[in-house]
Amino acid sequence: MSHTNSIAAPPGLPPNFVAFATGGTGEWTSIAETRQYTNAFIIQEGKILLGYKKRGFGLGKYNGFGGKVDPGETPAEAAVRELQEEAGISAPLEHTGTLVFLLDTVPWTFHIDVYSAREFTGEPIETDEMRPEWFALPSDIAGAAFVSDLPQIPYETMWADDVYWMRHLLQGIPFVGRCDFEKDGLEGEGSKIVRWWFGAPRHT
Ligand code: 8OG
Repeated sequence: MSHTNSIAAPPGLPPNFVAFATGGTGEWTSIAETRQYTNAFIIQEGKILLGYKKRGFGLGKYNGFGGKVDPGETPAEAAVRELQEEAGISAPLEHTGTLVFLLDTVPWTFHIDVYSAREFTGEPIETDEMRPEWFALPSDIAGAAFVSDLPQIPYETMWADDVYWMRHLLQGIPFVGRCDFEKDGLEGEGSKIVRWWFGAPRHT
């Protein structure tokens, strides 16, 4: 039995990480079938590229570019393909994080490999799925590279957990995390985060 307030990582995550943000109540939902997804972010001097999701799952939210890993594909290959398909660019993506999500409305567990790159080739273009937009990194992370004429990262229109791990991603610090979501109200499309655990590698 593992509880959200415990120091140990919840089921579905590797053990050698130390919590930096945990909360919520209740027991971790048990993991049945797991499906693999990717999520890729371009982070440059002072700015991050996000996409506004125009259709499907996560509609109306800003996120990195990604989707399902196809049969026969590695997550790294899927991440490169999805970035090309959704934003029209190529990048030397590096693995930066691992996220596990459970939604009470979806019977499988989402396992998301998060990638990032500092460079890319091509021009970000709007596709049927995503509209790419640049946002400013927070001034304390950007330092002298702070871009004052770009909007701030729009956490209010992103998945509710992103605020916990985004600063790790922006600084290139590896992270893992898990969140259990529950449907928010009877009619709404939304879901709320009911328990969460995020960790960074243990310093040796
Ligand atoms: O192919 P599709 O767009 O449905 O893939 C879902 C994408 O959404 C995939 O990139 C993984 C991502 N995703 C979730 N949950 C969360 C979340 O809580 N935060 C973020 N940033 N991305 C998420 O499925």
